[in-house]
Amino acid sequence: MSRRLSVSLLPTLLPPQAAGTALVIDVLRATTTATTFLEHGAAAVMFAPDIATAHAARQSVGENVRLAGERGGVRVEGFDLGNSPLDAAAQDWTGHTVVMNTTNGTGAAHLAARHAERVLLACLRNAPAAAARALESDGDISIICAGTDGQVSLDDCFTAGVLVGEFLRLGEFLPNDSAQMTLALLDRWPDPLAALEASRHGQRLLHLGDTRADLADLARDVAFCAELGVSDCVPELREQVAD
Ligand code: 3SL
Ligand code: MG
Repeated sequence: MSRRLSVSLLPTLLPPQAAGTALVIDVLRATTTATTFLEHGAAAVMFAPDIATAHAARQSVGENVRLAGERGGVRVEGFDLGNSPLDAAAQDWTGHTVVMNTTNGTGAAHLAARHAERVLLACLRNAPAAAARALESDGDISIICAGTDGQVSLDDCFTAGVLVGEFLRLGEFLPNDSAQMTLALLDRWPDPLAALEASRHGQRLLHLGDTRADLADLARDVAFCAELGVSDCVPELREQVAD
């Protein structure tokens, strides 16, 4: 019997049936950044539910903790890092735990954990690997787009379409209407970078810098997030920890 393949365009639009495996997407930039920290040696990435909990984790988790996250795309005051995947790629994090809290992505992962037995973090960089990993378990599959500030966002929906394409290529699934809609985005934007650049959040990031250097960094961040299938690292959420 075919398994259900559901896309939720927002975390508030989860299907009524619980899923075996959920894949959470915040391609710009939280799930890309978390994946990159782990790829560069981090022992674990904790998704704190809020900023205060992230600060508290610095004491409770112990040494070698780094806080990372943003509000409005800008590093949270008192955090060590913002939400840039290129900053995550800039050094080896072996021996470090990274505690993240972001505007949309970390909350979406917390909601997903109540909806599915297993939660994976997906982005364009790990999309084929994430689909293959999800297929290691039985049950229905739910793809959850974090969205941007409560709005459906093209960047996440495009990434969902890539995952839907992978699942339909690899197995027998009954896609819901949102899954079919996101698949159609791949025809409209054959180039992932063009899709991210066309999105409202992509545009916001591309214009967020105060200086020419900041703008160049943000453009590189968006380009990094658009690289498709370059990573085999698929973070799996265990309570608040992805590893
Ligand atoms: O949670 C989020 O949506 C963030 O990833 C937003 S930002 O790209 O850092 O602005
Ligand atoms: Mg986002």
